Amino acid sequence: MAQGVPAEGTRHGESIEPVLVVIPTYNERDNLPDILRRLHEANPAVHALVVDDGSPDGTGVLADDLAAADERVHVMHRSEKAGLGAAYVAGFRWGLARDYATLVEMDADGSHAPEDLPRILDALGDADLVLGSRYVPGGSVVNWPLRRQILSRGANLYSRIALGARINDITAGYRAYRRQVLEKLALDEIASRGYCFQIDLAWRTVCEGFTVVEVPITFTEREIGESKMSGSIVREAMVRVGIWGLRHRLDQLRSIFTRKS
Ligand SMILES: Nc1nc2c(ncn2[C@@H]2O[C@H](COP(=O)(O)OP(=O)(O)OP(=O)(O)O)[C@@H](O)[C@H]2O)c(=O)[nH]1
Ligand SMILES: [Mg+2]
Repeated sequence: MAQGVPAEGTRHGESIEPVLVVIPTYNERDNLPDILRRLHEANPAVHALVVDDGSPDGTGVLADDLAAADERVHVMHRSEKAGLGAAYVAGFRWGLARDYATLVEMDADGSHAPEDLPRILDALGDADLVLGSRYVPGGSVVNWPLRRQILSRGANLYSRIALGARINDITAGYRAYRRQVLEKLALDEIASRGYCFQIDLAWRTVCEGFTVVEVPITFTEREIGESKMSGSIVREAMVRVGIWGLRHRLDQLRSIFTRKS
């Protein structure tokens, strides 16, 4: 499943530790303690950064309490709900300003099992970005309604056709980056807010020539709290991915004509 060739400056063979797991939260009060407990049971050495967008349900205050009791837990407070993408970019900057070698994305709602993280980190030994993938052999989705499954499969098919990237689960939100990838990507330019952010970063990673590997995971629908998925998040992905795809095809055509002339 490897995509691309190792870019100049990739750090295969270098340590992937220390690891920072960035967990964006909006109204995840009832999920956060359990996800942090499971994270540290399965991965005692990793640090977690909770990025809370002023959750009205008090997730941020709870996160502060959890951080006070465990030095591996950190919290970033942001004033208002600005989308998953902006929360991750802020979390990545925080991690890059410190000495973390690996930055992980993980949802707070239990859809991403912290027990799968050791396998994801293992795979980072041979890659620059590892995606926890639902759509490679061994991967699966549990308890998702048909509508969500169609939406997710459709988004992946659409992205694959538009961009031509050989990635099975480009919208995957459970992933691990070597810091060198995030240092190279222009985080300032990233305006994607919803799950389009995941496509955006994976596509930029491929375009920079970094190696992307997919490892199978089981994605489980949240049992507690409300989904933040919305029509505007879907529209954002369709429009942006369509534009990136067109740009990519134009670039390909341009390079063919330049080579001929
Ligand atoms: N800080 C922050 N976190 C967010 C925001 N939107 C969603 N999240 C968090 O990001 C993680 C994944 O969110 P999504 O997958 O977009 O939303 P979801 O509610 O899980 O929706 P489903 O795709 O239906 O599972 C969860 O931990 C959410 O609490 C936001 O605007 N700001
Ligand atoms: Mg979710």
